[in-house]
Amino acid sequence: MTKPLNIGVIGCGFMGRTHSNAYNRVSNFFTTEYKPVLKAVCARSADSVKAFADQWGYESVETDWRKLIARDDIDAVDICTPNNLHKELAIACAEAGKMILCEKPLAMNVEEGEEMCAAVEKAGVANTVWYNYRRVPAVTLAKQLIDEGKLGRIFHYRANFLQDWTIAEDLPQGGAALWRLDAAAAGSGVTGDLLAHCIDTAIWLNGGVTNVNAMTETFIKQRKHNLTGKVEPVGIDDACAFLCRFDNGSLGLFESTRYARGHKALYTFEINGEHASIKWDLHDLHRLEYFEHRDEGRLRGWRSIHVTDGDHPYMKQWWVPGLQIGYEHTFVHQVADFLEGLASGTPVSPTFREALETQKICDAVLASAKSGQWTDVG
Ligand code: SOE
Repeated sequence: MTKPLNIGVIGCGFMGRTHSNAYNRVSNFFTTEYKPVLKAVCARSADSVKAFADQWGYESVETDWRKLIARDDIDAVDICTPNNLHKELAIACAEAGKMILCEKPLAMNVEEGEEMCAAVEKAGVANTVWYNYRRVPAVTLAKQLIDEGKLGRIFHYRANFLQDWTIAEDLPQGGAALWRLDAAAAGSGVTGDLLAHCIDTAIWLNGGVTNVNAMTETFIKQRKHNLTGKVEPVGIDDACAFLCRFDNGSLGLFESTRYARGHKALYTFEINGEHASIKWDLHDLHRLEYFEHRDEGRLRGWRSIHVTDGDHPYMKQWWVPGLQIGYEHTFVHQVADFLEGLASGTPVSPTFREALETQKICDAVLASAKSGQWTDVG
């Protein structure tokens, strides 16, 4: 018999939609002891939260997050708000004994993240952060290959996350749709929003980072603020690039920007090891490129593995071999793993504590860009 897991989601923007879709779909494809029930969704606007609830099938709505967290019929709270609310909400949830699924990045900075980790650990509540790209089957396959030692010693890790949606000078900052451009709501720009994904994947695949050397740029220095109506300084980084050393001795090179004309969400990484190399590209997310030096010389070359077979990660739950899945399925996988973790009592990675490592690297990157110096990851 399945047990209900009553979910309360706070925030009904883009991430509220991806997570709601995942809760709705998961039990159609994965057999788990717990089954999510969409109990309540919360947002400030009564009209939009009602429309969202109707569209995604929530049983009830709230317009005050304190009320949602206080409800006895909510087991787990999903935080889909701008980053500046993560800490307050997560600590309140932990104190109320709720499980927490928090949107990335964990927090505005390491200090906030530490407080959040302390709160969930003290309360002993299950917690995870939505770094969804780990759960692209091709990326999980890369993790398996690396853990099996197929690449041997790793020399290089390269990652990019390129977008182009903030180039227009008259694009305002702040408010519901554009809080990612407002430092007070987002904490940082591409570093916390996009490089955080690249860093989470990198430390999962290749281990911890020792130190970083970064540069950032804010190309448009002032934008009208949607909340005040005034032209205000822009406090976020529009672009960021950094070099790093991993604890295993390999070298890292990361770049992210929202000013790469022609690129909408191009997340790519390449890893070069002693025996083999791996490449992955979000625009072709169901493929893993693999080069194996130990192949017979005449046949050596890059293989393009279509990660859609039953023995590929997560894929036997979906269609038949050869039929691919996409972006939204990564969130379904994270919910499925969370539910399995609950049943088995195993924390689901990344926990808050694990996501704090990404936060530490982001903070070191921003500090290095400011000082112009190599900076140790605390
Ligand atoms: C920004 O445009 C954004 O939506 C990020 O906030 C997401 O985390 C990323 O997956 C796609 O791009």
